[in-house]
Amino acid sequence: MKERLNSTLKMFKDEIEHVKDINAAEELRIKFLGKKGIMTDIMKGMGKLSKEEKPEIGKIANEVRSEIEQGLEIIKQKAKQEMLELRLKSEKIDVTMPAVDVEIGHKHPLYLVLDEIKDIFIGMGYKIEEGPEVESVYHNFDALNAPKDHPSRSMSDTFYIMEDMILRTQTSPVQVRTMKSKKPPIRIIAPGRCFRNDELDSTHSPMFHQIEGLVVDKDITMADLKGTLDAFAKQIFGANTKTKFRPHYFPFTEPSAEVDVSCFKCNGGGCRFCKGSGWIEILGCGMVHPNVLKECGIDPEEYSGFAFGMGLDRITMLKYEIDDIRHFFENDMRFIKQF
Ligand code: 2U9
Repeated sequence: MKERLNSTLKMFKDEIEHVKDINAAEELRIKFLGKKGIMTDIMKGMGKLSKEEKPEIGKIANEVRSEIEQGLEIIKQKAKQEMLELRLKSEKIDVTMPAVDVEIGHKHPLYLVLDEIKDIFIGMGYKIEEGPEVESVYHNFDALNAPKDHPSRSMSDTFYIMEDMILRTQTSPVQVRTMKSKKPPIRIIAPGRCFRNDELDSTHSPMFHQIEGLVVDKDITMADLKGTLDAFAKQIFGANTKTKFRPHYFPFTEPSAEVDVSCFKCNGGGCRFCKGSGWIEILGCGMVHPNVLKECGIDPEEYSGFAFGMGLDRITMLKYEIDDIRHFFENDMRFIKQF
């Protein structure tokens, strides 16, 4: 038994010389200390020893076992250390290396301006409302007092999905839905994509973006509308911007107006940008037509309201002096990167 223990230790020491990694060390542990290992087998023989031999053999057996365990532990620690050094070497960051230029994305210019406009109206106490791009003819035309034969209803202007379903031509249906679901006071802006069957050219796109606004409450007047839009214009185009309201007609507002701002390039003196007029048209607006209020279950005797609508693409082109709307949709990085 003693020889067997010594030869086992010698055999272990020979074999541990060739062990290089954790897995090989584990195989060795199983071979010597495992359930069917050499040492386990030897220990089974302990029972047959005389009681004189047992203490001495037992002592040798424990020494051999602990030498084997220590030998294995040393290998494991060495292997772990080597793996750590390997990882450290492979993960070493050479801080002198030039930084990899990670291109940070940014918002599309349309959404940069949209956020600016949202902040202005949220600052005035407005809420943001959104709605479906696929709309009913009712919400997009009927509820907005558009006569049955109004040209905007024609296939040449509007994308029909089916007889009474279209791609919305303005975000006004959102205000209709809001007025039908909420009681006044109402102060909302409705931004979103709109679709008109227009040719794609430098100022028109079949898909474009609008922001409309609506206020319905008691005693809302044209003065409230003018004050609101004048304040908006000064915040978006500069504090010394002047506004001009020109009478106009929309089926869903009465009276209606188109609003010009003083040209922020020539300060109204007249230049190429404002085609010499000194003024730039930015939006349309008006007092909500009583028919529209009634259609939405709001009594025009008790409540009044104003509404406005602007083309976000147009406002963005004005602010960034972009001369072609198609830049917004062509994803040319030379264009996009400028923002
Ligand atoms: C309701 C009642 C009234 C929204 C309005 C305009 C005037 C307007 C144009 C801006 C640029 C369309 O994209 S554009 O060509 N819009 O001029 N929009 S008043 O009036 C409403 C909306 C909803 C219930």
